Amino acid sequence: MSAMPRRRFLQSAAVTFAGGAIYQRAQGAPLLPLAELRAQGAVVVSTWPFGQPANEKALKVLQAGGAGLDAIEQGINVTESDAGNPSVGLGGIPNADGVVQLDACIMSGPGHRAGSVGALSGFPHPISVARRIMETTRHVMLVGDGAAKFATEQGFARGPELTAGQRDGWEKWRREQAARPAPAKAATGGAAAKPDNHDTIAMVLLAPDGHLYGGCSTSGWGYKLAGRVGDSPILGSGLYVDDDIGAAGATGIGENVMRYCGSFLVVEYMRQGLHPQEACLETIRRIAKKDPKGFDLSINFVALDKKGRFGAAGTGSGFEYSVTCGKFSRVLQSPGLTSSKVGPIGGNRK
Ligand code: SD4
Repeated sequence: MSAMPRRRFLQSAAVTFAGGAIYQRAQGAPLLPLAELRAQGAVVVSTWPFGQPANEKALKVLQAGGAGLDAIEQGINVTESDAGNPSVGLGGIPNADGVVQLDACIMSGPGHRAGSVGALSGFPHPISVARRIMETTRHVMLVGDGAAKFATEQGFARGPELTAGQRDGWEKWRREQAARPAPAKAATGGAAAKPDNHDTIAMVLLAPDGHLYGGCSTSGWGYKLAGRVGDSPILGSGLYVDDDIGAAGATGIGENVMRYCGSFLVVEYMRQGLHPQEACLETIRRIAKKDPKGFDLSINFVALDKKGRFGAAGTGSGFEYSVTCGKFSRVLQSPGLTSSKVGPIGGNRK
């Protein structure tokens, strides 16, 4: 804890408590109890600090009478439009061929509807394309050229080409690849897993209508192989919403989430009675128990249940996530799990 700023520590300590208590303890100041927060109408939870402005936009949309799906779409559009974000939208790190390929999905609790798009190039708002797939086709997922054709036919505007900065970064990466010894040159794809080359916005929300909604959008793993699709557009992996129970989303190395249907698992643990935070922790424990890499996975989850309780957890030192509800809009630190900090298997069922 020595290097951890006091503010961060308070937030980190606070999130080890159950949902309602989080509000009371975060920042060390009394905040609103859960019932009052819910009375304010909506709870929005998303991954990373860049989720905060997206949450705030989502809340505004709801406060103006917008639907849950409008809030998800327009909230995530904020992150997708941020040209300085290297991991969401067309400002993202390109793939190994120098092309930015985007993944996204959206899910509606009511009707259990979903839309998804994988490896989409040229369009700035994959979450909007995913929603259009959900609302206007009989399919759930479109990928690659077919997805781009659909977006064109639907009148979505194309986005900007690669910037000089993106191209320079890609060319530098290519030079580094070329300089690597022969065995390392196999077509593995992807830069080394660093925290700055793969982030996603996964957003889940409980709307004033009492229903749950979610969305997820990313440019994926920087310098991934062309055509690689990660967990983010895969329902049950990067995102899952069950309107009876709760919603969950993921960020991190998609390959380590999608082999376990991570978000589905979080929701299933909530169904068994775990608090959302405990459900995230338990999902990571379960994955790490089976995976040859143990806890060395770079995976993180956010979760929200039907009562408006929320939580998050990640491997390693955890990650920062954003929570917005009424006047409360904060970035919180999730707990993290390592092989020496596993915690109880089985969780505390209520
Ligand atoms: C992916 N899960 O494409 C995404 C990237 C991410 O934090 O979330 N990184 O694997």
